[in-house]
Amino acid sequence: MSTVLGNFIGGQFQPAASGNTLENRSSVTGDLLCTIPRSGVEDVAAAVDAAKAAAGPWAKWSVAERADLLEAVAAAIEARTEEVAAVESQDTGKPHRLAATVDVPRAVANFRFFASAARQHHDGCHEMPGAINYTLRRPVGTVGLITPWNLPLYLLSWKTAPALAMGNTIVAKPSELTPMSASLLAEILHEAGLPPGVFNLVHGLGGECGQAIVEHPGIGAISFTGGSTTGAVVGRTASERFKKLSLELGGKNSTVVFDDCDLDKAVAGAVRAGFANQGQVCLCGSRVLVQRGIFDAFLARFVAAVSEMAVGDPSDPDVQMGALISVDHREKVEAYIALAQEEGGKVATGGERPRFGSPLDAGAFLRPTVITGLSSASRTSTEEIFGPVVTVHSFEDEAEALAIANGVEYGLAASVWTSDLGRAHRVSAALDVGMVWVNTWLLRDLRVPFGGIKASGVGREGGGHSLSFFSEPKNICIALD
Ligand code: NAD
Ligand code: 6OD
Repeated sequence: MSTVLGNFIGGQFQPAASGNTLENRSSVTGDLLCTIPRSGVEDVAAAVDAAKAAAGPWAKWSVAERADLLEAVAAAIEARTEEVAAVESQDTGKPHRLAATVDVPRAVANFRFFASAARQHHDGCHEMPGAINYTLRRPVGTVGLITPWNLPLYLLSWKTAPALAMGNTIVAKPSELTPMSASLLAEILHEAGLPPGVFNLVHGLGGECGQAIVEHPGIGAISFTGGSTTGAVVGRTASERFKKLSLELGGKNSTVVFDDCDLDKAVAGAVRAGFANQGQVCLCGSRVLVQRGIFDAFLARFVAAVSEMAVGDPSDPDVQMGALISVDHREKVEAYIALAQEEGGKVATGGERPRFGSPLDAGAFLRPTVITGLSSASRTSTEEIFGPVVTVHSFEDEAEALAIANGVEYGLAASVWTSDLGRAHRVSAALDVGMVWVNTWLLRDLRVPFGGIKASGVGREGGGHSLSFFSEPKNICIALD
């Protein structure tokens, strides 16, 4: 049964001012899941007005009171884990088990972490001859949070929690493809006692509702996660208006496997890095670089492991890969598989849609795909596909591995697999990325800087980086004489 979702403005769910709606369909069955408001400038303006009205009283809440509220939100999400995971799995096509063990616990952790980080946060005091400086932190004001479809609640909560912790009011826009958990979050925040107008949600299309958020003069900061092409538009629009800006964008990340690695761990790590969330994680290791001496052994084991991955009904606890976000997106991914073959690549496993002989055949499923034989400079090997497609390449030595890994326009993340400690340090330091994992992948400590360089973004999230982004430091210099 489908639902009608509303915008959440000033503590109330409501339709778009125009009355226009968009359909949100399941990528597993094609069924209508819900309709959402097709919001525009008028709805964003109403959300900003509500946020402005709530800003003064909200900024007066003490840090301890705000932190208590974030903890209550964490507990409420945790208590509703199964329900939230079901919504997230339905909306994205990802396995329910993944949503229940990764997406929802991470949303809980985001609220708990930033409650604690806000309590601990302090600023400096600088003495000088005849004067003393101290720094106050003030909220930016009303901030715009724009998020993608791959990790909807995980990423919205990653921005919402620090923005609230620092006393801001929010206008948020989730992806139009995955609106459902954002509406649940609005409900949970409200029930936990967040005053009306502090968190406002507007649903709609990026070019309409998202663009209106970035353009609105009442919004002082934009925190955006999404593709690099969209990020460039958002960046231009926001910087022309002198807004604070955080851009977390795309990636084409290398998994670099040296011949001294623990092969079992490297194969398992490369499979996880390549295909987690159907390969739809910005950090996915979509190009695997393997040192020549172990190339054949690695490839045989990697291809065998990938070809055994269970693809199917996201509600089945044994399924490792669900559906992609949409049939349109699957077509884009399939176009890259076709391109790979035109570029001289060979599909070592996958490349086709699974056949279930059931209504699931209407879903956006695709078998995990490994491609070999491509130049590391080919389009398939350098452009972000954002799906279950991994290319595998060989290299001779550290210098060649680095040249291939760094030879892309992106600079988000990499993983390095080696048992040589010196090599781990050397290679990590020389990779042109914001984050390196050694002998692991996507192991997260929420205090560390998260983000990329080059076309992967501007700025960092995480711990003090997020708290700084969502606040303005004000220095006060007092003459002592
Ligand atoms: P997208 O850029 O198409 O959309 C992201 C969000 O921006 C959506 O809410 C969309 O409606 C909105 N949007 C679109 N046009 C806009 C505009 N002109 N102004 C304001 N908002 C606009 O990205 P997507 O397809 O939803 O997500 C996939 C992409 O996100 C991939 O490239 C992936 O690598 C990237 N991503 C990056 C990170 C990271 O942390 N670096 C995390 C997740 C996803
Ligand atoms: O783990 C995180 O904090 C984070 N922002 C992950 C982003 C993943 C991209 O798809």
